[in-house]
Amino acid sequence: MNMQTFRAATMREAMNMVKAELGAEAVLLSTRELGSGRVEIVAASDPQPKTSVPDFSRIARNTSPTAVSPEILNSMLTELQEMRMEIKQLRSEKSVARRSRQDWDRMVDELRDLASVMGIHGAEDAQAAPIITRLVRGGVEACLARTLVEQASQNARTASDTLWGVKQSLEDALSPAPAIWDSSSRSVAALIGPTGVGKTTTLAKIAAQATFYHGKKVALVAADTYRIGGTEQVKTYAELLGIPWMVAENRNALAGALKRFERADLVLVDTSGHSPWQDSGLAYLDTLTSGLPVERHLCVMANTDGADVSRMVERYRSGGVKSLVVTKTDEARRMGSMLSSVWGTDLQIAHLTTGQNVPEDITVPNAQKLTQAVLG
Ligand SMILES: Nc1nc2c(ncn2[C@@H]2O[C@H](COP(=O)(O)OP(=O)(O)OP(=O)(O)O)[C@@H](O)[C@H]2O)c(=O)[nH]1
Ligand SMILES: [Mg+2]
Repeated sequence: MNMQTFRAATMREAMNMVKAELGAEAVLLSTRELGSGRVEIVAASDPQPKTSVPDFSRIARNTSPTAVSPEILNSMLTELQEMRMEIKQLRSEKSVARRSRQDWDRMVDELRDLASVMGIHGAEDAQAAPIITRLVRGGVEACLARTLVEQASQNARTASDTLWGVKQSLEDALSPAPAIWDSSSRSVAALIGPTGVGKTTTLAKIAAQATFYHGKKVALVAADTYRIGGTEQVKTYAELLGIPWMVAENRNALAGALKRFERADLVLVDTSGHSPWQDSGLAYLDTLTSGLPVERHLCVMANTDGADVSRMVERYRSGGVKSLVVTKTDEARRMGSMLSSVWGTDLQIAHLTTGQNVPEDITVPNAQKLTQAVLG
């Protein structure tokens, strides 16, 4: 038997010395604390090591003078526990670091993609990028945001000059059309647009505002004979407001209604909603109003995607549109699509609707406030 004594500052260190000198099969004969914080292990190795697995439980139970003392055993166990905790901690730190690194890399890739879509490259765009980002966050289409900023930065020396230029463009584009109830001469206004955008509710709001707050003689025409209950809706509002109304199921009936209401200051025509992407819906409007002095006001919802609203307006414009009404602004989180609805056209927004209440939830737009809403 090869017996040796090992002394070290910690039990782990002493055990490492035993393992290095006598191998993993070494038997601990005794351990003790030497004072001044050092420990001593007496260990031996068999020249012909046993192949059986050592019985550690026997060591723990052994109470003979050469066995590991309970204090040392406790300190070893504590140390072991601490090492386990350290390893666990290191493992979790490593995985968090790996994960956040991956997240970071993905984010950088996404930003790079976004930047290339928007055509932002290099340091020369450092001034433009934050303004473009603000506009995009406000719901403005990326390409439109970029165009606005490019135009504004042409004569700008600083970022705040560019921002000022962008604000001016927004305020110009978002300047309002005359309110439908404000016309000084007699007018016939048809509210048109896709299904469910709020045409009939808006018609009732305008009728009430014109009657009660602007002293106009108003009449309603229910031309939505397509939807079940379409004409009843108009009848109900007319009766509530105490104003005349008629049903017009086609162009000739509409002509008759306009004749009958020729002394009204404002005739409001409720039309049925159709998909803007189907030609049949647009053809219905053309047929209904053909040759009649009817001004069309297009209703679009504020929470429609900017690119969609812009195409939608384009489709309806082919048949003639006098102004826009942006509905359900209370349901929109961002106002950027309003800009898309008028940008590149000579159209302006006449009204915003802000809720379901008739007649109060309708306003005329304020260009500064809308600009602020778009820029956030
Ligand atoms: N939140 C909100 N809801 C509105 C607003 N305007 C109308 N609505 C609601 O939208 C729904 C549809 O309104 P309508 O006025 O019937 O819409 P429409 O365009 O006439 O619908 P169709 O005739 O079926 O094409 C109703 O529940 C209205 O109360 C608005 O400004 N805000
Ligand atoms: Mg309707």
